[in-house]
Amino acid sequence: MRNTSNMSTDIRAAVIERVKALNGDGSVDSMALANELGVDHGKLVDGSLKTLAAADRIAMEMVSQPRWNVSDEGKSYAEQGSPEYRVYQAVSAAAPDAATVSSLDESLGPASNRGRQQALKRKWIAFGANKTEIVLGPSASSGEVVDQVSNALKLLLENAGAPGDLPADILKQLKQRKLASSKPLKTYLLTAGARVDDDRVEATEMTKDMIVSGEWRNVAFKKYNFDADGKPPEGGYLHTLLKVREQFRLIFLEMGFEEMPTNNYVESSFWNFDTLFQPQQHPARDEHDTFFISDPARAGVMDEKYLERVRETHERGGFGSRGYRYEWCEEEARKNILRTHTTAVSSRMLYLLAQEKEFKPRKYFSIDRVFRNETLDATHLAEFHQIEGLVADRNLSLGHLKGIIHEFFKKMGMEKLRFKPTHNPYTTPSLEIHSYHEGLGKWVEVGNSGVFRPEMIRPMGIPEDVTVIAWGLSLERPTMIKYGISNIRDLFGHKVDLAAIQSNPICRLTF
Ligand code: FB9
Repeated sequence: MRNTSNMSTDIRAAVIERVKALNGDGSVDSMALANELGVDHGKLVDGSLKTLAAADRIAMEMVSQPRWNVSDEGKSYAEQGSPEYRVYQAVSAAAPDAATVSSLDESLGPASNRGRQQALKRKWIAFGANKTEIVLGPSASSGEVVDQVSNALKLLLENAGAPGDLPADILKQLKQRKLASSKPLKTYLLTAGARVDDDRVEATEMTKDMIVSGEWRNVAFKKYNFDADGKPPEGGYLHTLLKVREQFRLIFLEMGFEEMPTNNYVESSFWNFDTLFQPQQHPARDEHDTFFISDPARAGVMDEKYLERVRETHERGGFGSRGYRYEWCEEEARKNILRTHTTAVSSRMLYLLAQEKEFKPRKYFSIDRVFRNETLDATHLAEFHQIEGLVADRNLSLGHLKGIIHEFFKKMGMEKLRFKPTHNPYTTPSLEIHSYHEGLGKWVEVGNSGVFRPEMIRPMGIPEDVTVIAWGLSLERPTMIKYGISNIRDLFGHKVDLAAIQSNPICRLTF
């Protein structure tokens, strides 16, 4: 039994012979050649012709030939005639008496109903005295009744689906009545290729053995296909959160803010809580809300004098404050944690600002991860990205805070804001920020804000007449609303939908 490979070698040789015999004029039709060689057209094309063409032995020009596949129902119409014609025949047989709907149903079964509609449409039949009686129609008398549908189906079946000169409207009707479906036949016009005479073995690369053996002289090297698309580079994709973060960064930079360095997830309780005048027994400071680090558990401290001022402020106040009147514990302050807010970074930056000889107003922002040991739900993970902005300048008021928050959210297309008094341990007054979201048709809490307490900024050394206003929001919430994500796990974490990341559109922050 001859195996397939030398089968196809023979076929290839036969193809080469055929095209060479053309002597440059005319072409060979692949379907005709397949019939000639007695092989299946598809196998000939995929098994031999495409390989020979790739080696430039032959050239192939694809021609699409209309072909129609007749459905099983179509086949039955071809054999028995179309339902409409069969109804017509039955009514003719009954003439001059009227046929009745029930008699037609009886004699023709399911074809009766379909046939009646089609025959009525063609005026081959008509209703008699009443709707149950059927008589011959006006077209019947003028002898125009031809079963075009059945004839067309017969023709397709006889010509292997070739429609010949069947009118387009008939074909359209066959398609609509699911009696036949178009399946163009792709055949190829074959001609001699540039290397039609070169039957040397083809090689895609020069190997050492070829060079050593000199075999390369008898090998035809596949020419480079410089048009071939290279492998699409596996590029990375920006996580959706980073796309939105970039937009927020641009808003802050446009407003003249500098980005604070936030590259330290591990923070000391001192900077995260104590410098913010957050008392050591504050509920947010216990392990129910905060992740404590076991190693290194204890933070080194740098400015002992500042630490003493913080102790003093917590215990006895100062700067117009009476403090919390409790025993402040240095060890508690030294405990390392995962920062619960980027306000810890703001505290470090304000402390550094206070160390500068001459105070210069500053506008800072930060956007980075914070960690809270919270109950997880569809919108809360144990970590999220906090966005924070602060302005340190002389004689700032609550009006400035509301003003700059308006300007900030306006850049996101959120014009309608309202403020609701709230409480933060490190700001007074403190305001929740709410915005009317047209799309959601409701007021949404879009952030928090306040004026940093004197107990926070004075011990640092920030001058008396300087006020620091600040506000914060999350990155996840606007991103989820922007990209229509309801469960935060689809946006962030090990369950994130990578395809969405890859296909998510660029971010334009106008809500
Ligand atoms: O982001 C929040 N909401 C929000 C923001 C934008 C937004 O855009 C939409 C297109 C319209 C939608 C919603 N929030 C803050 C409000 C709520 O989601 C809140 O339930 C959850 N908050 C987080 C903390 O959760 C415990 C969001 C997070 C948050 C809260 C407060 C701050 C930062 C982030 C702050 C602060 C602050 C205050 C004073 C001084 C300095 C910083």
